[in-house]
Amino acid sequence: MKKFLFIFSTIFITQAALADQPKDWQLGFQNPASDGMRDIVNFHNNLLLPIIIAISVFVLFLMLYACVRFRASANPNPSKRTHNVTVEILWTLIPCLILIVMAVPSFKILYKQDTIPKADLTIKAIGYQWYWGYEYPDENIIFDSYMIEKKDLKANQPRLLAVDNEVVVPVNKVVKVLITANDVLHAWALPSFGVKRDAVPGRINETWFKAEKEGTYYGQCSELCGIKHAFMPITVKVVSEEDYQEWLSEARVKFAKEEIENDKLKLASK
Ligand SMILES: [Cu+2]
Repeated sequence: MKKFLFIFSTIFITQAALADQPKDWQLGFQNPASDGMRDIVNFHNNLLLPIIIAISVFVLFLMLYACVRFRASANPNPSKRTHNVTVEILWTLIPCLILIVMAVPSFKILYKQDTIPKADLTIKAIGYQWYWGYEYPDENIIFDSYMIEKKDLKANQPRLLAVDNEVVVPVNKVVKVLITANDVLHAWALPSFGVKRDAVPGRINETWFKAEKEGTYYGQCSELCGIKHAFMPITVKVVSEEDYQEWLSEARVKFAKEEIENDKLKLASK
């Protein structure tokens, strides 16, 4: 029974870990793990893609039709017409209508993302050249999060995405993320949660997510920030409430902010 449980949990954990990261030859989005991302994926798949395909097919048809119908041999005396009021009104109006049809659901999603529900916990992400620093302001926790070099990767840790200290959050809880930077522009982005916000020095941006299933989720800095822009990934581990509390009690000691501040005070007083 124990063995079975072990195998079962290993498979489950591995799948959870693999479900939410980029795959080789992937087309399209990562699997959504939050309501916000599901909205984005539905909007893209059910509205944008059909419009894009219809327009592409229509333009291709027009081009082929013009090539055949108006080729020199079939059409020796070309028309000298330069204006056609009906066509001009149509090709202005129809794209306008298409844009309006796209804008309405798009704004709905944007406003939904912009309204932060009452947060269960708040984390602060600070972009540095070239790593992320995190704070849990209510828990007196502060730590830095560096990418793991290829040679140090363990099994199941994806290259260029895994970090030494992951952000840990509980499942099904509203997490508010405050985002800023220390030096240049960075951007905190996590595709599975549909989250992407610029990290701007001297300014705090905020966003939120509510992760729906446990697992490890990967993102990357998404604002060109310098030579190691590609090497400051973001890893968020979504765990159960109990595991989160357990992590908190360890992290409060391991990553205690007060001690660091005390050290700074001591240094300053010397
Ligand atoms: Cu960056």
